Amino acid sequence: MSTTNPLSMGRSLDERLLQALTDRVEAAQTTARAMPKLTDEVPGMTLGDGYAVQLALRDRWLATGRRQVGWKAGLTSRAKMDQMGVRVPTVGFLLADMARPESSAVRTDDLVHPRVECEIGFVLKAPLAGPDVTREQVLEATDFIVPAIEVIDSRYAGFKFDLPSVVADNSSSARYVTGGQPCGPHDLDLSSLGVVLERNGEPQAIAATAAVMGHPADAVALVAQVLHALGEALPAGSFVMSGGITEAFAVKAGDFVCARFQSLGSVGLRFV
Ligand code: OOG
Ligand code: MG
Repeated sequence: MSTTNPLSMGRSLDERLLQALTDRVEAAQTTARAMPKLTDEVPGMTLGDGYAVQLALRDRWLATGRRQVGWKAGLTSRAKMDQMGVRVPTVGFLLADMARPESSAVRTDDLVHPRVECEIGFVLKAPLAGPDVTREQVLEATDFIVPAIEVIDSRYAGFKFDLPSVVADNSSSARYVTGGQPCGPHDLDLSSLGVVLERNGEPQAIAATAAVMGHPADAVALVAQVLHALGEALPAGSFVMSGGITEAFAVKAGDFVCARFQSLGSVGLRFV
């Protein structure tokens, strides 16, 4: 088990290599072509280097007019960590154009090898910033929570990566959809909501929200802490996803995916 601290941001890349690696991730995301892990070429890459590439990529997209709506946590459940073999939670940015309407059709031809996950999304009414944000502060700052499906798509061949590489690839972010019944953060016990993730009407995984760090708000607190270490913060209005509750499942054109949440309703997507 890795002992890497998710807040350790030591960096080793010079500016030229940072831009070259960012070029590579940008091209793989834009063309939906799988690439080798960045650490195959730069074995000494650190977690901080991965975040430097991720933020350079984010800044490039923003410069083209794309809009950031929030952040996500990744690898926050045992199921996800075991599936991917990476035992350190990560953060990724969410852009407005990654969102898809509920029940809409998601194209697969502009993705490499998409997978789906069910998550709890948080919408903030107050900012969250600082090195020691707590679960209670997250709940106080939350306007409402909403069920979500994230479509992840690693740009690495075989969906295989290590920690610095996946962070550089924006933690595999690709698409997301929210739906169901938004709910106040104090209206239910967020740690014990059951969820069933179905593909084509068949349950693929059954779990409860405690799978995410004991309580999904703890994953949002972790996002705030990682962002603090990066010199960033969560402004009011941010949308934050707390991480896959179960392992992720591969999808292909023709599939329909639905996540049914206790007390929060369901959210679905089709793939074409
Ligand atoms: C990394 C992204 C993980 C989650 O919710 O755990 C993630 C991956 O598994 O490709 O979004
Ligand atoms: Mg996710």
